[in-house]
Amino acid sequence: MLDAQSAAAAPPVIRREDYRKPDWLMPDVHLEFRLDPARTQVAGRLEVTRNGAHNRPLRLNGDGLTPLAVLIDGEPQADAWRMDGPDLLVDLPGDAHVVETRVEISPEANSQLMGLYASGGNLCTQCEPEGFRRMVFFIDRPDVLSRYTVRMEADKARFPVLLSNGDRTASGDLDGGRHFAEWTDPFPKPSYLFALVAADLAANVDSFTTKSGRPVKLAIWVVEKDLPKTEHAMAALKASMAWDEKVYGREYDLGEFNIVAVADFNFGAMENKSLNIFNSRYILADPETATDIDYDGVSGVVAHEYFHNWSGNRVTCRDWFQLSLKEGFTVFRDQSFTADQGSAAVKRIEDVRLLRAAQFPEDAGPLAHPIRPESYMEVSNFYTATVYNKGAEIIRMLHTMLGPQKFRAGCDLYFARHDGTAATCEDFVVAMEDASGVDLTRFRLWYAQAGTPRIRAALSHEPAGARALLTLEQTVPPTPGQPEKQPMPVPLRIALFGERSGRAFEEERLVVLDGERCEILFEGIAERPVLSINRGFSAPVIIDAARSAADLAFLSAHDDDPFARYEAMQQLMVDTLVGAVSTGQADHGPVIEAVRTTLTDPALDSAFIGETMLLPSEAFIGDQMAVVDPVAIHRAREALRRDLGGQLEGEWRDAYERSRANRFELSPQAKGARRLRTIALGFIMASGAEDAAGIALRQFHEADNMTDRQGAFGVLANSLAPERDVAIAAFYDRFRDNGLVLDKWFSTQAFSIRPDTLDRVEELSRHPDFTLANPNRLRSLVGAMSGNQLVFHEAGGRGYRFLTDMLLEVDGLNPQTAAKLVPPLGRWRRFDEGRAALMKAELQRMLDTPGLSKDVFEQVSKSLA
Ligand code: 0A1
Ligand code: ZN
Repeated sequence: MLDAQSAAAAPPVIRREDYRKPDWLMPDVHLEFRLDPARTQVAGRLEVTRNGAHNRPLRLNGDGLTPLAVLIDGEPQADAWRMDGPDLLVDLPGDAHVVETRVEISPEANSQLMGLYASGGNLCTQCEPEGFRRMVFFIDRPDVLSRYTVRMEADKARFPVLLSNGDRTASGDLDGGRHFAEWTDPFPKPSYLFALVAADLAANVDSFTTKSGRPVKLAIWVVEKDLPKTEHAMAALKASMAWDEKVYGREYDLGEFNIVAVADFNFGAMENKSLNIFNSRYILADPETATDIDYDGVSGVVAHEYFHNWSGNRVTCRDWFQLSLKEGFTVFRDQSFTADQGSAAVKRIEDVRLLRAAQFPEDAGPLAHPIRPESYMEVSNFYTATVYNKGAEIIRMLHTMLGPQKFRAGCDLYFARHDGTAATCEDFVVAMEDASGVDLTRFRLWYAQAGTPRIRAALSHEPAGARALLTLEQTVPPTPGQPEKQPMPVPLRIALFGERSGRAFEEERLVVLDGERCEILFEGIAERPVLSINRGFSAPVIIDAARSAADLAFLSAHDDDPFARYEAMQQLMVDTLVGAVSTGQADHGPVIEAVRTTLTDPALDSAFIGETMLLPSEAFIGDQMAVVDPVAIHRAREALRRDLGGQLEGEWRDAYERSRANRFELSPQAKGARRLRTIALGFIMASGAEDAAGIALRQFHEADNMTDRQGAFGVLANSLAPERDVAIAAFYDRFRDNGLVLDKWFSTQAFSIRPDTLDRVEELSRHPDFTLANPNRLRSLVGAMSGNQLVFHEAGGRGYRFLTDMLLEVDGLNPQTAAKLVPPLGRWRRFDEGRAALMKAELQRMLDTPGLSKDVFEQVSKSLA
């Protein structure tokens, strides 16, 4: 319950059903920036036209702006405008006017990293979702599209590079060591896609010729010393451009494409039209400083932002409730791209692991929302795993149900119909229906209902009639505001395998469970069948198929769908661990034998073996239990690790040796080998072998790449051996000047399962290299600690207090980033009474803090409700 005081402070709720088309349009805008880190003057010249018959004033959104001048049709005005809270209201007599405003802002004082801010001495912008209004009074909503011309002026020595969207149309020198540039973007766009950069950076320049023969100049801008680290990003950009032409028929539409990397950024990257701005961790990569996971992060995010040029920019969103229209679709597109570039099976396993780690808990907790939410207080809180990753799963289900050709026809129709406009999720579904002829009426429930559906699957076999009957039952759990749910269409790829023959009985079937229950008959099933279901993770659901350990071990060795093979092993491990936690008894035998089989199967590649050997995370095990017991889960999991390590020590040592390379390479084989090598090292360590810490330290010192070094560092960070301190000191000394690598130094220690981890985390929060101002650094320590189930939930609540102290401090600087730290505490209902009370007390402490941002208020009040 909210007390009276906090209820009074509650920010207004914005509802999807209240959408109204804009009162005014703004076809052309001209912006002028006189740039200076301390005091930047901004002038906005907006050509506005009345939209429909009404006499409402023009509302220009502002956030912390004071108008220094307001002009209408060139005339300064004293009375024709007034402030309404942060917004500027202008009374306009006619239907078309030119409205000009002037303000002054301070980029270097902008710690929110929204609007115009300074990072590493350079100036850049972040406008999505509502940052534009922190620079210029504007109609700051995504369904108002304008053509922009932008003039920037700045000190030439300090800011030699001036960039904005579109093409540079003028530039030159000015008095007093200043210079200017003017940029024009011919494509109408909403304000959230605007960007500007004034910087001292160097570019890696390249080119791409589109399929219709148009040359595009590509440039990736970074601090000069980082230029050698931009090759991977550039290759990914070119590959993305070619892929979107080939797979979606989408061509790039401007003469240049710029990417700028900055160190201080709230999210991963931003798709501003032709001027993407990136968190530098998703651009910079070289073998010495980036792990294979980092390399994959770079190519995935470069592709994601590039693909937005069509799914997001050419067709944008009508309002922020439609966010998944661009994000779910674009994540699906970047996932497909990555799958096509390397191992599709490994990519699918990774994506599902992420969905289960980030989205399933969200969908099962107090912050659950449909991929198209119904309401929000602060839209920044809705850049969630649900909107992004579950959104992508929903597009993937359309792809699965319609098949690739009809899906592509639906996309073509969607782009053709809505190019240059702001669309809705409904528009996307209608395009899919119109192009495919498939009725998606019930499928729309996936956009409207939150919660992860649960499917019970029971298979019975009748040997006499050689028949098998599969019964499927669906329930969708209640979520906040949605007590009753309807069953949704769930596409399930299904196969049956003969227990003795090890072979599939027939071609895989695609079954769409489109109600609460259905039965599927299989004929010609002479021997006992084993069920393989939700192959490839064809639907984002939880399957409850109650298969025996023997059946799961069988599938992990015989299924012909690699994802299903992985899944069977995971299920076997989860069942074993959940059993161990709840009964205190564990039979590790079946897991050990299944792992042995996979680990020694010569037909499997190392990357796949590595994925399959990873034990389910402590958090995921907790998600399966009524009440999470972090200590018991940790003990059970470590016991299994120890047994696997000890009983298969020879196999792990073989795998470790087999995976050794002489020299770094970025091929899928080499990446797989590195992955398996460090996993094997972890198990050798877990076995308790005396030489293990020495092997790890050798790997740490001898590594010619960050994957091996960081892998060894991670293993050592968990250990009590003296080698751990050697590694911590050596890692720091080697990388103290590299911010992105120092983030790893912090996070690796915060993820440690050592009993003194919280002491160490508190100590690190006082380290000179720790700062709350940089979101990457904050996440590397505080975010990592709160993702460490054992440590965060230490009895007594020290982890909760630490998180809350940090969060409250960050809220004063950067509310968006602070709000992202709330969800771990919002999971209090899943824990025992003692922990739950401590977690709630911290949430209440936040709520009782005067001046709390609306970002944090929304997350905290919903978490307590
Ligand atoms: N549209 C971006 C995500 C993004 C959202 C908000 C931001 O503001 C701080 C930044 C980026 C994407 O999907 O990549
Ligand atoms: Zn995106």
